[in-house]
Amino acid sequence: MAEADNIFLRIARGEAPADIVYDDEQCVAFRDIHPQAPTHILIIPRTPMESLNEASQSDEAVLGHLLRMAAKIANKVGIAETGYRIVINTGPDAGQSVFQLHVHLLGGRPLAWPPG
Ligand code: IU
Repeated sequence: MAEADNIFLRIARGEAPADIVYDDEQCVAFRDIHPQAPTHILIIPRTPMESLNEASQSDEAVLGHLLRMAAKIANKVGIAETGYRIVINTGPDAGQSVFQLHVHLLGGRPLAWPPG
């Protein structure tokens, strides 16, 4: 289970500062403090969820919501037409460093493939 004082959960509760670009009853989206692209936004569920590995069937609606809101935010910040990438780092080999599930929304420059 994600810790109650996890930095992203504190951002979601309004207890830690962040440059929030969108929020609703299910999720919060804010700019990454170390952006890897001109646009780098993180979208998190408000409910504690350590990683994709902990997601259960009852989380399917919120997971779908995160993706749909990512597309909506991409459109809002002006990267939808040129293209963007959605990333969910999960576990040590993927470099997950914050254990509240987060969707990276990256764009604003050509993105190489395969990723590192
Ligand atoms: P990762 O998928 O767990 O590797 O990504 C965590 C991201 O969270 C990473 O890009 C950090 O720059 C970002 N981040 C942040 O935006 N604000 C914070 O307070 C912390 C990490 I800690």
